[in-house]
Amino acid sequence: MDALDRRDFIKSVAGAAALSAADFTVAPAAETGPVFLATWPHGQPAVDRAAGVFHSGGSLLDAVEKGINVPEDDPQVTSVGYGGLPNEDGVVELDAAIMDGTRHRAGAVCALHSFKNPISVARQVLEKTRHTTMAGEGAYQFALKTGFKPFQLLTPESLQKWLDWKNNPHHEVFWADASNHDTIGFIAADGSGHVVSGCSTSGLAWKIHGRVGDSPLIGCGVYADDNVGAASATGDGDTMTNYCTSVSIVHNMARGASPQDACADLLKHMVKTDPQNRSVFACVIAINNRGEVGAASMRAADRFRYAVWRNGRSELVDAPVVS
Ligand code: SD4
Repeated sequence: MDALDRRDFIKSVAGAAALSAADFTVAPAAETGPVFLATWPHGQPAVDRAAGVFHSGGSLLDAVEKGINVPEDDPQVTSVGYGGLPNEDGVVELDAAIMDGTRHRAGAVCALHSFKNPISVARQVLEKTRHTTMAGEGAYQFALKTGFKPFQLLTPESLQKWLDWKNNPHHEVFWADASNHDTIGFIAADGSGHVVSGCSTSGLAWKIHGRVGDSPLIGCGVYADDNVGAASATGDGDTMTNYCTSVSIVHNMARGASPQDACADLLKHMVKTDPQNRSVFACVIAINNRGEVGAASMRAADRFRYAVWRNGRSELVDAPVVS
């Protein structure tokens, strides 16, 4: 750590220590109307569905869950739910989490096979249990018990892609093609100070059986606190997990950063701790409890775009690149 870095670090630790519970808030503004944000172009139909659910009287949690169901149900989206690319054994293993900023409670499932809507199973973990995270066979049994119907998640196309990978003697292991990995991260504010964060993914294609990424980990793929705001992440979960991206962004906003600065600062911090992270696939989105939003991407090549719904319409926005 050089002198400047050490000074910055001491300053930020001192700043964090000086935060009292009363400081740990972003004062909500007067009613601003709901705002929905989701990663990647497939986030646009998701935010549109979420807005419809919310305006028909659904809760913010309902809106986020039903919004995320859209890419989960779409076999053309090969990184989420049905049609998601499988692990190295040819099994689709899904990760998802949802967090309620009011109760500060979350539900998550990891490495869940045979169900196409892991975000809905995660919601049941949140609503029906005192647990937060269910994994593997336990998550499978839980989904059965709570009424979900098993489903063949491989499509003819995803099976063929797996066979092509498997039969290629020089196939890459654990990471095939970054363009295949477009998790849906979803954050929402209701315009009255309530926020929710959700995330759903099939994770890295050809991953080792049992591998869990950042998406279902509370504080990594999702974080929501009505006192401040919410965040979500998409990218190389094996690296991003080590930075607890979503909670770091929310805590940065609690210290006064705008959602945009909080996102950029997190990615800059990743590079500061390890310059090799400059080439990591890492993209983040954030919203505060006033409905102000931010997003950032580490690499220009990823062309990270996110969908925003506000004031009755959605649009796709290019996120700034930080490195
Ligand atoms: C993972 N973070 O499993 C996920 C993948 C992802 O856009 O977000 N891709 O590592």
